[in-house]
Amino acid sequence: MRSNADELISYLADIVGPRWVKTESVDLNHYGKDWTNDVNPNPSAIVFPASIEEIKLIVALANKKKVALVPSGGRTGLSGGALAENSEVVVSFDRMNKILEFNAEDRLITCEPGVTTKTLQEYAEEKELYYPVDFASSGSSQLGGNVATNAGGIKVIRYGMTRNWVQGMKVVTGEGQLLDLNRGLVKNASGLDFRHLFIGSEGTLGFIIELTIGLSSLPKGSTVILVGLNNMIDTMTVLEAFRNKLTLNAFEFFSDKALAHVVKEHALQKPFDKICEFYALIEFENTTSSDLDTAQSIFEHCFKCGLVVNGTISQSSREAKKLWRFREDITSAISKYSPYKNDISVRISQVPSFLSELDELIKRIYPSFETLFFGHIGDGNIHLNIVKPAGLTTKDFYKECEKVTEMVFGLVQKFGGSVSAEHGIGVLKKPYLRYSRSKEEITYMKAVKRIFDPNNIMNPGKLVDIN
Ligand code: 2HG
Ligand code: ZN
Repeated sequence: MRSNADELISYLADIVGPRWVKTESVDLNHYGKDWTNDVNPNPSAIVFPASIEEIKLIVALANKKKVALVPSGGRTGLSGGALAENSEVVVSFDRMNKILEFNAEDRLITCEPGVTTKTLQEYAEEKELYYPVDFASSGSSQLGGNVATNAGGIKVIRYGMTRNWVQGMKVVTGEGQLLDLNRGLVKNASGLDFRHLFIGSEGTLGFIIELTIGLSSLPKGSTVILVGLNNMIDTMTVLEAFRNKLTLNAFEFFSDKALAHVVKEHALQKPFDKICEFYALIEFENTTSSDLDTAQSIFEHCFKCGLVVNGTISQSSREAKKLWRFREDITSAISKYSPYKNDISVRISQVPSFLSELDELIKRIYPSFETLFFGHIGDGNIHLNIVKPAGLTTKDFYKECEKVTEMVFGLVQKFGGSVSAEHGIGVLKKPYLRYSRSKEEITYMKAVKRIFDPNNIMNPGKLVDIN
């Protein structure tokens, strides 16, 4: 007699073909997790559909057999949104990676969800247009995953989050219904826009199976300035000075401790001889020929006021890329230390007082752990990473960190901020959702999940629990 698991695998193989169902432990381990640290992947199978029809059949099968499905994109998430630890079937979009249509008049690309961010960006550029959502993981992150987490990244200050660029979306709900949402319309005031429920739903409502993405005009060239600061709080005064006179694409910051890891890992030279405690990386678009002079005079003004203590400006795109590395390579440089991650945000105006209270709290509660500050401070998003000391196991280290998470999130709540600015809730931040969403909001979230996914087959255990 065949076991239930064998039966399920044979049904899946009937849908996608035996080649496209994988059950070897190397595949289960690879596809059963994302970039989240310290997890135990344990899916029952990985399935690789190639069409909407196949997805519909998989969803119908899962409802019939009450099997949990985990949608899987580039798996670059950091909150465990793509984890499969409980014998789920992982549904990978690796084969659904085609650009389907480009419309120059509408400035829209329609594509399958497995297209990577970089492929979309490069395709847009070939058409002399621009897809502005960008992050260090653009080479492997997939559009479906970006939309499911409403990914942010380094250009949010100028272009907003992924949500702003989703003009249309086809989904198969957990119940198995195919919905064609918004269809690329610019204006559409015909009632509830379900597109926005699926954006950021982390695969808990259904599968995103096709996307229509808006594009922007190609920006003119850009210039990067890296400045050194003596304290975190001044960063926002510097932001204001630059933002008032220039078109900023990005305004990032990082501490010297974070920089030290990048410099060591990649054997780079530090940007300045003198150590500064913090750095701000500013990218602005060269909209007029006087922008460079303007940037120079703002820098001089900030220097005279003692806001910045050092600075360098890129003279070429190669130099700009070099400066970006100091910021973009932080996550990969520290990954071997299994850092405990926080991805928090407050309103821009609240950043200075929030940071000063956070800094004080961290000094008090993490006396012996190395804490790294960095992030997209121009949009109010701070990535606070705590580095694991060599002597502790990851488990014990995370336990220690979790003890103080409540205090950090208590502060986030006091400032009306978010416990997840751009990484999503997944499994990691689920216990803390209540610090940024009210009881009533969470109840409505659960109710919405029940409507779209009555059998709870879609990514159960992520974002909210409905059982
Ligand atoms: C970044 O901004 C990513 O580099 C990762 O969102 C942040 O590693 C992190 O905490
Ligand atoms: Zn980030």
